[in-house]
Amino acid sequence: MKNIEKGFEVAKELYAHYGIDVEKALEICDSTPLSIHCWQGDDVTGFEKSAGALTGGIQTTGNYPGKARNAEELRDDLDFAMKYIPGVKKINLHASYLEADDFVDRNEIEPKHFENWVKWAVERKLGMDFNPTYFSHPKSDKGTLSAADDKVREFWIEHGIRCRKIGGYFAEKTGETCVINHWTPDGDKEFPVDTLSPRLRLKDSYDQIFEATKDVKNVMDGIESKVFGIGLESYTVGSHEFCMGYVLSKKTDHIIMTLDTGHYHPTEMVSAKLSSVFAFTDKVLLHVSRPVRWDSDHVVALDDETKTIMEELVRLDKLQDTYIATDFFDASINRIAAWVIGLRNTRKAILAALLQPVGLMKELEAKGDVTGRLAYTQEFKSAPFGLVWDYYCLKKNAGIGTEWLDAVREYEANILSKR
Ligand code: RNT
Ligand code: ZN
Repeated sequence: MKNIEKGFEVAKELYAHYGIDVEKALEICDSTPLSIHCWQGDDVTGFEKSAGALTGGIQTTGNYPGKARNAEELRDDLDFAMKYIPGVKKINLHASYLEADDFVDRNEIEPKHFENWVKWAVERKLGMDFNPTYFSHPKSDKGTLSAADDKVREFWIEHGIRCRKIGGYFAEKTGETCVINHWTPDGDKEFPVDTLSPRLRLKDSYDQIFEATKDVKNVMDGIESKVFGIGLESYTVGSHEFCMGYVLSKKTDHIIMTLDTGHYHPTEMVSAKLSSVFAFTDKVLLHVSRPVRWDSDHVVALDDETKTIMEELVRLDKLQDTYIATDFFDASINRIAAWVIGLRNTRKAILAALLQPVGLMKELEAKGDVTGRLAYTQEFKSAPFGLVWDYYCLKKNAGIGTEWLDAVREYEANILSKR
C-alpha cells in the first residue's frame, strides 16, 4: 500500500509539472456515471418465461459455466462486480429482464414487472437506464418497428410505448434521468428492391411511440444505428444515415444519437464522429464495446479507440454531455470478470484522458505550433496514469491491480460453480 501512495506522489509531481491537477482529474473521473449493461451476466438471455434463442443478428459465443439463471442471481453477480468497478454507476436493463410469475408478452410489460430491480437500484443509489427488446421473440423475425405486417408493427410500437413509460417510472423512483436506447435489428440478408418503405415505417413507428408518450418525464432516447447484423448482411433499416437523420430532424432535447463502437465499418471510428455529431446535437449516448472484425461485442479493452474516444470527449469538453454505457457480451470467460475488466478499462480510459494538458495543447495548436502539438500528444501516451489509477482503486477499496481477480475466482469457486 505504501508503494501505491509513493507512486501516486511521483505521478502527481510529474503531472503538476505540466499544470495538471490530479485531484481534480480524479474527482471528474469518479463522478462520471458509467451505465453497466445487465446483459453481460447471462449472455443476453433475459428472464421471460418463454426465453428462447438470441436473435436479431447479435451473438454470444462460448459456454463458460456459472451464468445467472434468474434476476436474483444476476443482481448478486452485479453486486459482486460493482465492488471492483469504482466510481458512479447506473444499471442498464433490457425489457427482457422483467420479473413475473407468468408469461408476460412484450406488449404487456408494466412498471410492476421491474419493481425488484427498482428496489435494488434505489437501495444502492444507482440510476437506471432501459432498453426495449426488439429481438429474441417469435414476432421479430420479419422486422419489428419496420415490419410490413401492420399487426406485427403495432405490437412492437406498443412495446416501445410501454418501455418509455417504464423509463419514466425508473426516473421517478431513482430521481435520475433514465436513458433509453432504441435499437431494432430490422434488416435483410439480401438487397431489398424497395429499401425506402421499411425506413418510412420505422420513422412512423418512432413517431408514434414518442407521440403516445410525450408526457413521460426525465427520459432521454438514444436511437442506435448499425451497419449490419448476422443473417442481415445486406440491408439495415436503422442505418447510420437513417438514425442521424431521424434524430436531427426531430429537434427535441430528448431524442439523441446512440453511437455504438461496433456498429460501423471496421476502419470507421466513433472517436472521429463525435465532434461532427456535437456540432448539431447537445447530448450523445455512447455504447462502448469492442468489435473484432465485426460487431463481435468483445469485452472493452484499454485500446487506442477507447482511449481516443475519451480523449475526444475531454478535449471537446463533452464528457458531461455524453451518456456512457457499456455494451458487450462474452460467454467464453468468467462473466463477472468480463464486467470488471470492461468497466475498469472504460473508466481508466477516462482517467488517462483527463490527465493530459488539454489547455496547453490547445494553445499550441491555436498558435500554429504543430510541432509542439505532436510532441505533447505523443508524450502523454506513456504518462503514468496507471499509478494514479492504482491510488484511486486503493482509496475506493476497489482492488488494486489484479487483486479483484482473486476475489472473482473465489466467488466462482463458491457460487458460480455451484449453479
Ligand atoms: C446490437 C446493439 C444493441 C444490443 C443490446 C443488447 O448490435 O448494440 O445495443 O447490443 O441492446
Ligand atoms: Zn449497442
